[in-house]
Amino acid sequence: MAYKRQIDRLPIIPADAKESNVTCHYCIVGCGYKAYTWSTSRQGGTAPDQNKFGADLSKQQGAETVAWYSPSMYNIVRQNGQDVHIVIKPDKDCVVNSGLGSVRGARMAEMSYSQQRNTQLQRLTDPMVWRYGQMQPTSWDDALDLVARVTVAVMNDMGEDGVFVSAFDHGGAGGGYENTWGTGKLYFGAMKVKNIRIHNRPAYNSEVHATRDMGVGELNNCYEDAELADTIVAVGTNALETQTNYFLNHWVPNLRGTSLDKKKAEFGSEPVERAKVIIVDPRRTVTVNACEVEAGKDNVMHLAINSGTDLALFNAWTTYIANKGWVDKAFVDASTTNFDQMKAANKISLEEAATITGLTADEIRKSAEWIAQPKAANARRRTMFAYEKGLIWGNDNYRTNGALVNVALATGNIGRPGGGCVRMGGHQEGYSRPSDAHVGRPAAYVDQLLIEGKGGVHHIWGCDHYKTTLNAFKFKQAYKKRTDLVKDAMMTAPYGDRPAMINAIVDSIKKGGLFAVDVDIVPTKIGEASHVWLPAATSGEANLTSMNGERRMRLTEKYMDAPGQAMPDCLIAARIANHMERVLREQGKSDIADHFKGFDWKTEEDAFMDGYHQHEKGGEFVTYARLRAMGTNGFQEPAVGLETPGAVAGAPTGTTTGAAAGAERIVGTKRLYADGKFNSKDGKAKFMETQWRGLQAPGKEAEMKKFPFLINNGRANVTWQSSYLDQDNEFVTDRMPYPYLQMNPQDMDELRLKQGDLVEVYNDNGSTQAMVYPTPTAKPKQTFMLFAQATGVQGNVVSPGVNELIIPNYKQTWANIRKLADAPEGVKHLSFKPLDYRV
Ligand SMILES: Nc1nc2c(c(=O)[nH]1)N[C@H]1C(S)=C(S)[C@@H](COP(=O)(O)OP(=O)(O)OC[C@H]3O[C@@H](n4cnc5c(=O)[nH]c(N)nc54)[C@H](O)[C@@H]3O)O[C@H]1N2
Ligand SMILES: Nc1nc2c(c(=O)[nH]1)N[C@H]1C(S)=C(S)[C@@H](COP(=O)(O)OP(=O)(O)OC[C@H]3O[C@@H](n4cnc5c(=O)[nH]c(N)nc54)[C@H](O)[C@@H]3O)O[C@H]1N2
Ligand code: SF4
Ligand SMILES: [Mo]
Repeated sequence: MAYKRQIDRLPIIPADAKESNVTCHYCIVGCGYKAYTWSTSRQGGTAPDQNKFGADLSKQQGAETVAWYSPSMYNIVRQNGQDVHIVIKPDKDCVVNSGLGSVRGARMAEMSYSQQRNTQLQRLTDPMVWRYGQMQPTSWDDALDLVARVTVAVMNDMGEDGVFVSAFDHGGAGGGYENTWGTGKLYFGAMKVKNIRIHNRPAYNSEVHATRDMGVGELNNCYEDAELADTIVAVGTNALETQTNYFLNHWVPNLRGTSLDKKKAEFGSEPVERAKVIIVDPRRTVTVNACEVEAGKDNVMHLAINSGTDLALFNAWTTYIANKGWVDKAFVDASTTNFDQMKAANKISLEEAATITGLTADEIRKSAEWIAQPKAANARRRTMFAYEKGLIWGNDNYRTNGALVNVALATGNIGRPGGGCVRMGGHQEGYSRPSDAHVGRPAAYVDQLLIEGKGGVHHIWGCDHYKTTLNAFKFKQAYKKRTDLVKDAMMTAPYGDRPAMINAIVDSIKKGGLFAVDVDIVPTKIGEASHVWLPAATSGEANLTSMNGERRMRLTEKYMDAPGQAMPDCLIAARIANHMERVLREQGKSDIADHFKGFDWKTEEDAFMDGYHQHEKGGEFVTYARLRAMGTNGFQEPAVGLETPGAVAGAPTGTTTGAAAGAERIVGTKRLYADGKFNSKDGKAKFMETQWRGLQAPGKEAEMKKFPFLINNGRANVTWQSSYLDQDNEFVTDRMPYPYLQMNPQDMDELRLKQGDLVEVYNDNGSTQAMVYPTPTAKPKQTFMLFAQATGVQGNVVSPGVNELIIPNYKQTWANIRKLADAPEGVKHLSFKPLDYRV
């Protein structure tokens, strides 16, 4: 019997099982999967013609056989109202993952809603409203009428600036082109909402303004570049745990030296070698350890900088590389501006940078050599720069991002094979919205406005600020007070007396109350404060498009029914618009009501055709039918045309050779800026002046001086995000009943802590709790806490300090630690062995 899976054998997938394309809905990597579904009344057999793999399953299968799937990849779900078996397994033919799963993606099936097998029964099945002192189920029409009436009343009173919105902006679950367009058309088309924030940051802005302002879009290379690079520079990304199969399927071959043939084929006579890796991270992550195992210690440099000092390191690299004459002069002259000004402004010596970063001058020099010292025969090194949240949510986001792009541009590494300066990414991407120009720059700091009592209604789409925002402790205190005012008022009027109910709500909003509408797939923590919950269908329960970290766009086909009355987010947005139009007309405001026209979509495909197809670059080539035909490999955005299989190589796109109409394939773009032209008026990339200015966000420097422990924070392999599905999954809650706090054993001794003890983490921003995980590789006084858990919120101790463009600084947080209790019952079974990578 598989451990805690209540099953000891899996049904065989029959040869005629239905096959659907699936892109994993968790991380940016977007691994390709296939969902196989068939009626529960039958099973396949062991004979080759009786199973989907055409394999003789009566014989022992070899290691890594495609015919294998695990209990976590299996479930029973509903499809068109019927019970079906489902297997969701990695697709070997997908170039992203080549058949690899991960501890998250390989659980997609068991994380599906199943009444038959009791999985994810926490899912929302009906709209819920605050009635008689608790949340109660109701119909869509009833819930949406309430939402529309309150929202219109707030608009009448405060204008659109009283409507506050929190919204996803990405792809994968809780996102996708359909849904960003649906919400975007509502708030930026029908309305011009400016008090809006994105799910993971307290304003409506880019995580990476700097690279964009320099003319360099942040997803400019392809995953193959990690196989082709001479050196990979990884900044604040723990790729083994957070972009797992990108690391395993595209970095590891280069680390092992098994992509040398690929390099030779691509680069001809240029000398090639296995990759060197530079990892910039204050913490020794399992990614560092995995790189050492795969590439050998001599080929890996871990630069364990002082938290928040990346900028000084990057400026030192640029200075040293320029002084050595290793700049790609031809590229800089032809394709960039502002090099000399940048070089003068950012000048810093190895020694100065060593003092700031805590590295040695020698480490900085040697890493600069790995980045830019020419190879044999004076060939330029091919260096790929990759960064994620250690930089993005780190000190001085804008300048630090700019400083890294400076290094990549100076060494001519953008737009060429084996190069790139890219985000590693979080979720997949899937942004398609009308212009947000009216939001302005810097955008409104929405959390602060909410704390200050501003706004009357708050629409929340697929995010849970109670677990995931900064300054979360203060946010929750203010938010609870304001939403409680409305809840109490709602208890004074009978729910069925709509005018009295609206009056009660509006009166309480005038007294500082806030009406909250939470669109989600499960009950959330912020939902505990909300007055309406709207149940969303998620990936696999609706058709959904998105692109991954190399701009690879795919369609995940609907393979199962959504729970109960749940609807895709784009259709929820459309129905809100319909109800607002109706209420506005009823009130005689037909001019405003007219803004809410154009939401007559019946399906998510309607939203896709209205949004992406019409508005995105190359969108005219992209349809569901074509995406479906292109399977789990899709194409890389932007689309530039169509081709027909059999068309002559080199023929202009769109050329056909008489093959069947409808068999066209979308032609994409492998790398951006391959022609040396960037995203700016003059087509040139602009170097940025990025002087070091210490810990930049207000209050951070003082916090560092006042509190002894760095509370570095982020992710762990086994859990996904705020644990919204994991919290209802034994496999995960067994291993992570409380967020871990990785701590050096010496620090534990000083505080008399044992493994698994519960501790309080506290500072002037708030307090939270975690479970101590002894970590011998952790530096003294530098802890790492798992973020955003249902049983302990790291954001409670993160200060409100942001940069000049309202980008949060989650990573640089300092606090105190004290023991609360011995390891509780739910922790006693845990192993606290090192999480090291072994092969
Ligand atoms: N301290 C600290 N805080 C951080 C960070 C950090 O590193 N440290 N990182 C930040 C980052 S990068 C991120 S991405 C955020 C994450 O912050 P959030 O976006 O708030 O958290 P998630 O868990 O990704 O998802 C939020 C909600 O989306 C819901 N959801 C899932 N699928 C769907 C769907 O199809 N439709 C709808 N409507 N809802 C859906 C889930 O149930 C969940 O409640 O946290 C940020 N906060
Ligand atoms: N398993 C898993 N994978 C995920 C997610 C998940 O929840 N679980 N979430 C996804 C999402 S939305 C995102 S945004 C990504 C995030 O992906 P990552 O950015 O890789 O993840 P994090 O753990 O947030 O942070 C990465 C590293 O930043 C380091 N760091 C902290 N401070 C500094 C600093 O000052 N300088 C530098 N250079 N590094 C620093 C931390 O030690 C940490 O190892 O992961 C995605 N993938
Ligand atoms: S690496 Fe990311 S996309 Fe791939 S299976 Fe794992 S969670 Fe899904
Ligand atoms: Mo993220």
